[in-house]
Amino acid sequence: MRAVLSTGSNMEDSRAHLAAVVRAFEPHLIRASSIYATAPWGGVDQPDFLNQALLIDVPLTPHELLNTCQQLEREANRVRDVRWGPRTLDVDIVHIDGYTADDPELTVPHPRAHQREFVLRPWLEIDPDAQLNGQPVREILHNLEPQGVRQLPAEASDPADPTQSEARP
Ligand code: A4P
Ligand code: MG
Repeated sequence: MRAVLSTGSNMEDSRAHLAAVVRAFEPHLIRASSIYATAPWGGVDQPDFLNQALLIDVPLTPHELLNTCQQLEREANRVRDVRWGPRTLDVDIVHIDGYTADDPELTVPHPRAHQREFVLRPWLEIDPDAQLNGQPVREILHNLEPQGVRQLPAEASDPADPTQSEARP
């Protein structure tokens, strides 16, 4: 089953929280997007997020995948507190090839994906032909007002990483 996940974090070491998800899905990972720094969406005053999209092909049912995502959130000590508020790790299922659901535990495609540049921009990067509810993601993005989403350079050029200092030969 091919699926697109959206990961987000704005607490603690956000890069490490996102990297843990990439690692967990490594054997089934087709592509991971760049990491994006994104202004908070939803009206809660909180730090910027880091967001990423993953394209995976997993031998799981949709509900098993949801359980795996929630297990990863628990491993990041995610506390459910303010809706749309700060979190160590959010792992949402954005899209599953050939599958839709609208039940209490799982809604696919993700019901707010079409409004969110922080979901659509990374998704488009890893799948330029992506479609959401029959519409090209490229087109949905084109019609959204900018929401403060910025693609970050690959980790190798992270100035906060001392192992990457220019003192190297
Ligand atoms: N659920 C239903 N469908 C899905 C799905 N497709 N993927 C259910 C994942 N979960 C799904 O989610 C609540 C319930 O949704 C779960 O029990 C699951 O069964 P949650 O993660 O417990 O709660 P939440 O994430 O706080 O609520 P919600 O409404 O899902 O939050 P969002 O929509 O994920 O928003 N701004 C930026 N820039 N970047 C962000 O990443 N994230 C949020 C959270 C707000 N603002 C943000 C960001
Ligand atoms: Mg969520």
